[in-house]
Amino acid sequence: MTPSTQARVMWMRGGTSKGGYFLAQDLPADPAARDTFLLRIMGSPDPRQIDGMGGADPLTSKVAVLKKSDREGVDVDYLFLQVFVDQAIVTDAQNCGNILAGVGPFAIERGLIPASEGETRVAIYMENTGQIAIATVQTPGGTVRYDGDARIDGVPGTAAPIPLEFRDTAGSSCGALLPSGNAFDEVEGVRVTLIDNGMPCVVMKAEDVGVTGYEDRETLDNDGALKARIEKIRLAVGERMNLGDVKDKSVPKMMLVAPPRNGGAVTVRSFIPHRAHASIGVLGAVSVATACLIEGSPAAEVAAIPDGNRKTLPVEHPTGETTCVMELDESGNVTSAAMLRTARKLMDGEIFA
Ligand code: NQM
Repeated sequence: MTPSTQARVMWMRGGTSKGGYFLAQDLPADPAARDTFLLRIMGSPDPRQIDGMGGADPLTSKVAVLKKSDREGVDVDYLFLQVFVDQAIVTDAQNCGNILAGVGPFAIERGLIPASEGETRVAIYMENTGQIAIATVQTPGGTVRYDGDARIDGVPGTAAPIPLEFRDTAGSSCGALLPSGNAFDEVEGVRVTLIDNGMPCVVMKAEDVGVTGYEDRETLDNDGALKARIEKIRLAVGERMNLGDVKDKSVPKMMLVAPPRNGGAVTVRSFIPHRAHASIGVLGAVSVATACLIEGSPAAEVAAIPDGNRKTLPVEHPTGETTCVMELDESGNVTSAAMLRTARKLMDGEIFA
């Protein structure tokens, strides 16, 4: 077998995303050769990805690369790669909390870590941002269980719960929670919060860019004028967010917020960054929820926030809601965030480039 033309892979749904899960040892070690291989297996660049496994959507053109970790207290190292759909780009410049949901099950299935009886706690080092997440996987009888009663919006049916917990995600890619040091900045005439609590995001009120924030994905994706306007803002803030030139990057994500309509904390429509998200990213939701807690931010003006140092914040999105449970310290700073996800094994085999 030549690893550059064929590799062992498991295809999985992780949260509301889907992609290929590989052991690092099964992919070419050279990053350029690895990326060429991944573009080929996804069928990129091509808007339909007809010659590959990608689903013609950034949410289904994703890759997880795992290895056993040498770090103390950590079980596995997880590298996330976004394979662009219609450009020949593979980027490690962002994390992915949805694909993360499949990392624990995959690590157990491949024998990187032993399963415990009942449930297995997996400590995951997220290589993209150098931070740790804890996933709890159902393992009755020492094998991964995928079926169960947990339901997440954006995925039909139910599955076994996989709670994810994040600590110390502030400044994951931008070096600081608020890289500009401000609760808001004015960019291209719009008040925006530049924030990174696990995902670099630009958070603004939907009404400030001429929409309601309650549109569906298709309506937003067909709004060329809106997309051009927010892309102008995105390109203008890259340096200020310590991300450099973001033209060919999948960050920052653009988040349009509005008051909640279904009893949640806030409503969000996100662009990731050029297509509207069908729901919302995991760390994207954590970053927006954090923006809602920052006094003087545009998000705080529209959000409904409960009292207390442990806050349950349902973030409403086009296909339901994603609930973040945030722990705050005495000064009101977010110290951890937790979220429920599910995952499903779809196939296990060899993929050909
Ligand atoms: O924010 C999409 C997704 C994501 C990322 C994106 C994610 C996260 O829904 O942690 O999960 O923002 O590109 O998978």
